[in-house]
Amino acid sequence: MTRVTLVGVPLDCGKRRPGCLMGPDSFRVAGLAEALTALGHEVRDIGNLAPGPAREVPGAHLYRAGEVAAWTETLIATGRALPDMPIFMGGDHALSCGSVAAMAARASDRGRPLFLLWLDAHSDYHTLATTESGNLHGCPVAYATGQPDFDGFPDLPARVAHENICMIGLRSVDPSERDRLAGTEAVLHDMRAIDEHGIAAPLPAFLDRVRAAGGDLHVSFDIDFLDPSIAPAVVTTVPGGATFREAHLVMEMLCEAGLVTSLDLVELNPALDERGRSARLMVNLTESLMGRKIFDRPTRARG
Ligand code: 5AB
Ligand code: MN
Ligand code: MN
Ligand code: MN
Repeated sequence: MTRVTLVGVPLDCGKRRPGCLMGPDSFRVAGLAEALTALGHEVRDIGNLAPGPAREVPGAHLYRAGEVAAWTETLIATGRALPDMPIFMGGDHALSCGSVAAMAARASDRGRPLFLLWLDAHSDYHTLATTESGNLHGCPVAYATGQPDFDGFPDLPARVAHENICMIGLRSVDPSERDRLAGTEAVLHDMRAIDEHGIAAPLPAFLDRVRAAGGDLHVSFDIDFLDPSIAPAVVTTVPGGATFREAHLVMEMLCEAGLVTSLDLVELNPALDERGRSARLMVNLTESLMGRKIFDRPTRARG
């Protein structure tokens, strides 16, 4: 049994096309709390957060960056103090500036490192200086790893080390992101690697490292990790994403490892959904992460 805290984050300012603000309620309507309760977990929904006043963030090319910075401040303050397993229901991916920074701060408060599993078509490794679109949902990994050029954003209480990051599902990475990521120790498993070696390939070694380090593990699930044919409720659709079974397998393996301490569900745009199927799929995948299985397999003990 896990104590789960659902945190609504109706942040919709990380890109120009609106809709993600309806994400938290869409997850609620799709029955996230009920599904996790049925699996034996204790679930508490603390409602939706609201940001403070916008901060001063310089940069004419940036879209609503002062609001993203304000959300980041709120998320760090609130998230850091959350007990148990928070699930951040987005909201667009700019919220992960705050959720990941908060979970890194919380881990460091507990004397642990934070590991980050990034499930996304994109690497989201732009800084305010490198982003060409000006959309801050493309920036959270750079912020959380402490890259320079985030003027006006809150100081990071703790940064995530590149060697503690594993990205799976990549298929749209901008040249400047690729160049800067290539020089780091982050594990990058793009769709080509998934085709060749299978989606599960990088997971056991990564999870072994989390276990050996006694780390917390945050999973950031951008719905565009999935192929748009099964999850159409996305603005930034990129063909060639994870299949239904590939995504479930990742979640099932994570469940078996028993190491996940927090989760983002982001970028769902309910206005683009088809009869709620994308939201339902995200709920089903969360159920796989939290223990729904076809047959019992032994759980690997922590420690
Ligand atoms: B998402 C792009 N790299 O910076 C940019 O959906 C896309 O949170 C960012 O992964 C996609 O605008 C952000 C072209
Ligand atoms: Mn993303
Ligand atoms: Mn993405
Ligand atoms: Mn997106």
